[in-house]
Amino acid sequence: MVPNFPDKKIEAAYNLAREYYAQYGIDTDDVIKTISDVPISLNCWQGDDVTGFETSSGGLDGSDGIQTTGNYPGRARNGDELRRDLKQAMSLLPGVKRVNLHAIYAETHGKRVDRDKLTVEHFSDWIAWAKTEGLKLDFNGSFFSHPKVVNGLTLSSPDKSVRDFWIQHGKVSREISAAMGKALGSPCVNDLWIPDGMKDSPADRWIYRKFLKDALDEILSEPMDKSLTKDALESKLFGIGSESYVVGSHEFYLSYCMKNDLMLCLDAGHFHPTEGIFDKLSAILTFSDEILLHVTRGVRWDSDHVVSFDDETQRIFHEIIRGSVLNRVNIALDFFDASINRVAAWVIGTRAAQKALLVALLEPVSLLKQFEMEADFTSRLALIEDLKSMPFSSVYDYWCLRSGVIPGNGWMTEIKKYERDVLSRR
Ligand code: RNT
Ligand code: ZN
Repeated sequence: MVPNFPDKKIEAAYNLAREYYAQYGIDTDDVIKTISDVPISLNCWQGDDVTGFETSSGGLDGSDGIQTTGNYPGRARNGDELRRDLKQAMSLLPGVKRVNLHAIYAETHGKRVDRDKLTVEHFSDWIAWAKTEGLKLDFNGSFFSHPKVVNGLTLSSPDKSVRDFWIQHGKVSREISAAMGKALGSPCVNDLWIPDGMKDSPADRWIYRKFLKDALDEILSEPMDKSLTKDALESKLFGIGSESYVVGSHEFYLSYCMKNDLMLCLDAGHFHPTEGIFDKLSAILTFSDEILLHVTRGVRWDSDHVVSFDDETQRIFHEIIRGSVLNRVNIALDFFDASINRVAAWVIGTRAAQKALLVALLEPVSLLKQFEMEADFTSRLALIEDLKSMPFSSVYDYWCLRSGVIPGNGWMTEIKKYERDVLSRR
């Protein structure tokens, strides 16, 4: 049984919460207006365990630095199922949603089209759907789960034919992304992540980075209209099978992005387990216009657990709001948990991110900064601690109510229904 609090009580709780926050000069109505316009890009790959629709490859085999675990029933097996699942998840979420696609979600209708030959035509069903649903799309080249990942390498392979294949894939991905941006009237973020690395210590750490630099130069040589697509490069510390060395490390891409005026992607799971990405925002955005975030939850390693409303996520959103950079941060989710209901995973992860954003928006930032300027660190800490238990959930619930989605945990009733009627029949 999931409790469903009556609407009237949610309104009453909100009115009280509004008064609490007003004490600190925070207008909760304004906050709801702000959060209602913040897009969050939902990762389509949570719906099918990063399998995609290619007939020849299909699925992670653990050799490409990422891995899904679990076999919960009901995985989406084609575009229609995945879109239906996404729509179900989004119906339980307030706010503006985008959908983040990967190249492996191309729909070639039985024809084998390799990744170097993909065009926007192969995403026409996605674009038509996005138009109908009023959604915007983001994109990613897929540099994994493919026979041309040779010895764990793609763009940094010593084999020129392997590099050339993936360079071509990188180029077509940019074109597809720009075409999506054009079709939907919103710049499509095109993220590039490659798994390239080594299980054991390389004798030559240099050569692969040189290959990668040259490959990126080629992929990015064509100037693109930034109102259609925005390139992002995603770094990583280590992965399965690349424990000792990752070619596209943080320092590598940070340097590359700064030199070439590109956007870096910070994935919360791609650093040392005790290293948070929150502290990097003020450093990077002092020099860069925009940043892409992969909001995720690493548990001991880059495990891509569903985002939780935890300290790490909260710190990220506090930094964004305290730094007034909400319009310079592209928020995307990146998790894939196959051990729980996949539709619920989207709802849980997105709601967790939204709650962290909401708490950050409800903070009297200028008061905290004033205490700090006065070197009154006691008042700063006292207020930070008090704010943690302020009634933000009453604001979140009210936002849900106003957006026509189920507040609290009541949405799980819909998930159970969908599981019974749709997922369990697959
Ligand atoms: C992998 C990266 C990458 C992927 C997705 C599927 O470690 O985080 O973003 O998770 O592109
Ligand atoms: Zn990522």
